[in-house]
Amino acid sequence: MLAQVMGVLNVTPDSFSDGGRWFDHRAAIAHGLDMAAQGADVVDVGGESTRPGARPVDEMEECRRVVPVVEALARRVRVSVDTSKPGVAKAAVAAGATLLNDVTATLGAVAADLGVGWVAMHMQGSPATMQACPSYADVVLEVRDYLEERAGAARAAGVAEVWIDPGIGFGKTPAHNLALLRHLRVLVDTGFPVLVGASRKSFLGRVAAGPAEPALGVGDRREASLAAATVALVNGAAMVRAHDVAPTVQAARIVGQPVAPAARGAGR
Ligand code: HH2
Repeated sequence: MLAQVMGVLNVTPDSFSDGGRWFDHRAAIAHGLDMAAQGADVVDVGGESTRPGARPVDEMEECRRVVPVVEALARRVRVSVDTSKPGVAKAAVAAGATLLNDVTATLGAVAADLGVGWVAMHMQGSPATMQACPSYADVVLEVRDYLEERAGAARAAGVAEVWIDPGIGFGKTPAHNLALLRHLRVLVDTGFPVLVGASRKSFLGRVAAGPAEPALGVGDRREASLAAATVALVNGAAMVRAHDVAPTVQAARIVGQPVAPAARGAGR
């Protein structure tokens, strides 16, 4: 089966890579439809930035940002809501969202109540402080154990569709992020489908520039994002979260294309 692509739609003034671009509802809906046309399986609508140091948004404002956008898009494409607030989750599901994308991994019971899918993401600390001093004895095993426990509890509570996500960039150094991408199979082996969101994240700008050059700015991380998505896909991710949907869909098709046994050894 081909891996899925989740297109990012930030209806925020301050997201790290596209803050303000889709803050207007009409622009957001048009961009969501555009991503669906490019092959996104899910459009992930968020109304609160989780970038390091981001300011929290109150529930009413977050609903005002996301609900009309969810409502318009859900008629045409599967919609997830990127929130950690139960009230926003409920309002978005009432408007048509069928997946809770939860960076705090705290909404499993809410997803069970609402009868929708749930993404449990790993984060060390909170957005305000998470990049201050991330530390793990073994990042891959700690992330796996945490997610397996959360996902198992949600499944036991009745959530039929549970995803796990290592939370690239959420309380992790570049070395932690690279270890999680490289050893993603350890998460895949839990049996829960794995979602990975590395798109445009700052460690890519640092790593891809090489040691002697300044880090790439957020607008120059498209190729590195595609490389990271490809690594995740090759290592078994069932969905990748991306700002640039069209090239990511191509990567998913190339990685996931079945190869007939007869083609082996038959040349290029
Ligand atoms: N990353 C971000 C937000 N939500 N959800 C999941 N499941 N996985 C992720 O890696 C992930 C996520 C951060 O990216 P973005 O939404 O572009 O930025 P911001 O939080 O500044 O709006």
